[in-house]
Amino acid sequence: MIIDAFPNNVAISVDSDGDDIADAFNQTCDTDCQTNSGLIIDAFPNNVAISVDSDGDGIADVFNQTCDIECQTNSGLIIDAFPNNVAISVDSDGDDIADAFNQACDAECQTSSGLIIDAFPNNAAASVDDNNDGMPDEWNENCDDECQKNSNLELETSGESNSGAGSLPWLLVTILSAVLLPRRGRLK
Ligand SMILES: [Ca+2]
Ligand SMILES: [Ca+2]
Ligand SMILES: [Ca+2]
Ligand SMILES: [Ca+2]
Repeated sequence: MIIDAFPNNVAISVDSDGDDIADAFNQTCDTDCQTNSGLIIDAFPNNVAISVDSDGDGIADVFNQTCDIECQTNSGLIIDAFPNNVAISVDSDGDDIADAFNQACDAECQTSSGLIIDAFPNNAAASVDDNNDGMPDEWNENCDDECQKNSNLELETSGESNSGAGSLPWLLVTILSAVLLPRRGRLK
């Protein structure tokens, strides 16, 4: 015999972790009953800290309201930075580009997601570095002048144009010397 955790609610009865979110609807509660109840079901029925996982990737949307800071810390859990995207969940620098794909997201899932992964997961100033040289290809859209200055990063394009401008005169000097020097020798 089980004890009804919700004795005044005909839709639900079992709450294994005691966070007031039920494990499941009662078998006698059909689709109409479920909809009319307005209740959610515990996506983590054995974890008192969390209950909701909208995208079903195993990372919770939020901590339960009953889970205070201490409970949150003790849980050792992270919260889904992308609660409606099954491919990604973590964004350490909060620039909306994920640190990595979820482990459960295979190559096909990664491709179909159409997402890029943050090349600078701990720097909100930039996210793209196609050739992995540590210099960002572009600034993040919301990174203004001050943000760029404080990033300690240098854009790849600015580096390239600098070295190009610097090397062009040297190239001309080299070519001119090669053409002119032998002639001068001949004239003597
Ligand atoms: Ca529960
Ligand atoms: Ca999730
Ligand atoms: Ca997610
Ligand atoms: Ca990021």
